Amino acid sequence: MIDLYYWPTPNGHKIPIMLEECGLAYKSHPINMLKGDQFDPDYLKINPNNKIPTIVDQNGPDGKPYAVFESGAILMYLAEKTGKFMPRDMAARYEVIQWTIFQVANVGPMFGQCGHFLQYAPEKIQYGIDRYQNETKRLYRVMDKRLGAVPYLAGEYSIADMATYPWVKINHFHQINIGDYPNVKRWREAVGARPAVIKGCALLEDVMKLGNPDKEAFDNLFNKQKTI
Ligand SMILES: N[C@@H](CCC(=O)N[C@@H](CS)C(=O)NCC(=O)O)C(=O)O
Repeated sequence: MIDLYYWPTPNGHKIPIMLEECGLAYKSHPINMLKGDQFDPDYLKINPNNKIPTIVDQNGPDGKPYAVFESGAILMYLAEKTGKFMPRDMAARYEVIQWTIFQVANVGPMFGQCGHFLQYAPEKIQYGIDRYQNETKRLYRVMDKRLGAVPYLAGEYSIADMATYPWVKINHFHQINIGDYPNVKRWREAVGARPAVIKGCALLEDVMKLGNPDKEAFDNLFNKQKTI
């Protein structure tokens, strides 16, 4: 059994997608980041970075419970545990690792800041909007070129696609016209049609609407850096 500590955001969706793809049994525990659950001292024991997602594998290495944080590490852990969606062949495996790290090191942070400056920043700061939206568009171009050459980011469908899809699914939030990136559009339709992806993205979907957080949620999301 895997315990999944989760809130339905793009970084959150990645893990239920993988759990569904692998057919692993899991129990989800909502971490309501709008209410500040990510700062709970018990949660910080399994995620010292006060973010979702986190898993605890009750049957981890040596049969003992094992906690994993950072979505890319969780995806790799589950891929290694199940032998699925990350090939054992070294060259093919490193294709998957490169495109997974491309997501966690580039797509997540840049799209995240783009959404922040476009949708959440209390003042409109044009420099920030341009800086992060230009980076977002550049990353769409990198993906579009890649997906013009191969069906999925690492060649075969893999954890790299599961990591990236939830961020591309919300293209409107970053004011990206998906039609400008036809290969990404084709890929997004193929990934988005998979039953495990539909099911993974639906977990707790109703509780998190992208839009204006109220003051308490805004403070919990963006103003608590100094508390840990
Ligand atoms: N690099 C981390 C990023 C996780 C992340 O940014 N999670 C956000 C939600 S999408 C979060 O938990 N935010 C709450 C906070 O920062 O307090 C990962 O990939 O797991």
